[in-house]
Amino acid sequence: MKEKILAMLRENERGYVSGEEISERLGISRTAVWKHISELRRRGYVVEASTRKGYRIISSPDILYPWEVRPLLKTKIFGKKLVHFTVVDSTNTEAKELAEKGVGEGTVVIAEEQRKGRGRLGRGWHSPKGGIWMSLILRPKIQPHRAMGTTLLSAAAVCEAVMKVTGLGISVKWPNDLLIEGKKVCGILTEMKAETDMVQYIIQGVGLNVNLDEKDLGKISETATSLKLMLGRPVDRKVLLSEILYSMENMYHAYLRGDFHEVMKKWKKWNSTLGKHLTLKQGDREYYGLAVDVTPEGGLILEAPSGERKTFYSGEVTVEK
Ligand code: BTX
Repeated sequence: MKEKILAMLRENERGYVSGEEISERLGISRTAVWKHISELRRRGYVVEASTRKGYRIISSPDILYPWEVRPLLKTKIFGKKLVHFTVVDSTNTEAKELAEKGVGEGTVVIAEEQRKGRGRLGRGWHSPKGGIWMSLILRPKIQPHRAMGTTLLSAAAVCEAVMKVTGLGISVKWPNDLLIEGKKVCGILTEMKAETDMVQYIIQGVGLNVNLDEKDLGKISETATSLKLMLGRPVDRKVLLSEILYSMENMYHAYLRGDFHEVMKKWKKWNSTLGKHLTLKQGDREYYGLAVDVTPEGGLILEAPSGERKTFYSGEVTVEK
């Protein structure tokens, strides 16, 4: 109902809509209309009321409410079920709980703020207000070793959406860092539950610094940046989120169809790792070599100075300057 009332108020952005018209068109009582308007105000909408003229919307909060995002979605299933939190520990943890309960593919958990945002290998992810902190539930019928492909497709999808909405140049550092001018703007955390030969579900966590200011980044501002800082103006998070989900859905379907080379073509176009000499760290071990290619599963092929080639499926990459 909130969605419908907002749509009516927005039809007539500068004028008033009478309580009577809303009540007639939506088939609810005038008191019910008033209750919904009060609820919208509690959620941060500024709605002016005049006894004679009715209601007029003045402004909407910058919050990724499902009823705000849904009308912008161009997807078939991704994000159609959207679970929104103002504050949460970690959207990946929430998504995992939902997946355990059997919630369907394409469900998205999103939060304005995370208290205990998670990175890889037990690291933290700084998630104050202004970012896109989301987790997507996938249930592909694939073998576990193919799951890494979903990290790469998410990275390519976020690149595509960011470039489309902002025009900024963004690159992927294998496997999951998105960088602008060498600074990290987005991280992707893939978690999964699998039997020996079949994936049960995959949680794709995406953390994107959208409208964060220097002070929001705090300590990490030397290595991290945001779209707003790079662009010099804030970005519409609702539009960006809907583009990210659209790209993710298209690439995921290509992946399931076996057209992953299309996704990889994009990933390769936007990557900043291939063709570089780099050090790859796995725990205490370090490997040095030239990044020659990625496998169809997303593994990185390194060529050591001896000419020997080895494929890696995880690790921390430092590119030689
Ligand atoms: P990562 O392990 O590659 O990166 C974590 C490292 O990145 C940290 O140790 C820190 O140095 C740096 N860092 C922390 N926060 C930020 C930030 N906001 N911007 C840039 N650099 C940062 C990457 O892990 C995976 C991150 C996934 C985050 C999403 S948010 C939604 C979902 N829920 C959740 O708990 N995690 C995912």
